[in-house]
Formats: sequence, structure tokens, C-alpha cells
Amino acid sequence: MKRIITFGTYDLLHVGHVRLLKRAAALGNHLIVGVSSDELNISKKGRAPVYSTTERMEIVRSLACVDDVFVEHSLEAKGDYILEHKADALVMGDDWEGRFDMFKDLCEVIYLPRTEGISTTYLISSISDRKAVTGGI
Ligand code: C2G
Repeated sequence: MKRIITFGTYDLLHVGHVRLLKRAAALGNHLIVGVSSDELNISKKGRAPVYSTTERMEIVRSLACVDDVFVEHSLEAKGDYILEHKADALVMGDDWEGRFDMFKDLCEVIYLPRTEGISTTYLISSISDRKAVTGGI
């Protein structure tokens, strides 16, 4: 049994998220996802997610490739989460390349290529542009 852990906000779930989660799941037998809290996003990114922590957790939990979800309250607590969930490997998109190498003494650390051309930030601006074109209806 190989347990994989990964972390993310997963706001406005899109194919980039789903592909990352499917590829992470395929590296083991059990996928655990730390979904970052609204407070964590506000403090680190300066904006609240569109969907709340509870909604984002419900959406991620409903994916067939996901076995378990929990709230990620702190970016710095990854070592504790890895130990608590008995993870054998930490998987992240390569926008985080090198950032979690300090956990290599706790578990394997794997960075996977991101999907090009899609992001939550892009979706938010693209949706608001459409609203402007249609007069906000
Ligand atoms: N991702 C991807 N391709 C994209 C967008 C995202 O592969 N086009 C991946 C990211 O690399 C990440 C996961 O999907 O591994 C979740 O992305 P975000 O929701 O943007 O999460 P993020 O804000 O990077 O995580 O400890 C990390 C924090 O929880 C924040």
C-alpha cells in the first residue's frame, strides 16, 4: 500500500486540477488531499477563494481518484501532515518545484508538470470579461 499526499486550493475545479490529482493517484494506492483553508488563502494570496473550504472539500472528495481529504491550515505544517497521514510520497505540481525538497527525509517528493493554459485566476478574469461583454446579465 503506497499512500500519496498532495495539497492545493482547488477553487473553481478545472482540468488542470483533475489531471494533477489523477496522475498523483496513479503513483500509489491511496490519495489524500489537503485542501487549503479560506484563511490560508486570504493570508498567502490576498484573496478569498470563490468556493468556501467546505464546498471545495466536498467537490474534491467526490472525485473517484481521491480517497481522503482534510483541511490544510498552514503551508508550513506539511511535515506534520505527512507524518499524521503516514504518507509515502508528497506530490505537487511543478509550479512548486524544489519548494518541498526539505521533506525528502520524511517521504518521497515528486513534482508533476502542470497543465498549460488553465488556472483559477485565468477563469475568474475570463468569467468577469464575459459579464462585461453581455452587460452583466
Ligand atoms: N495545477 C496543475 N495545472 C494547472 C493548475 C494547477 O497541475 N493548470 C496543480 C497545481 O500545481 C497544484 C494543484 O493543481 O499541485 C492545486 O492547484 P491550486 O489549487 O492552485 O493549489 P495551490 O494554490 O498551488 O496550493 O500547499 C499548497 C497550497 O495548498 C496552495
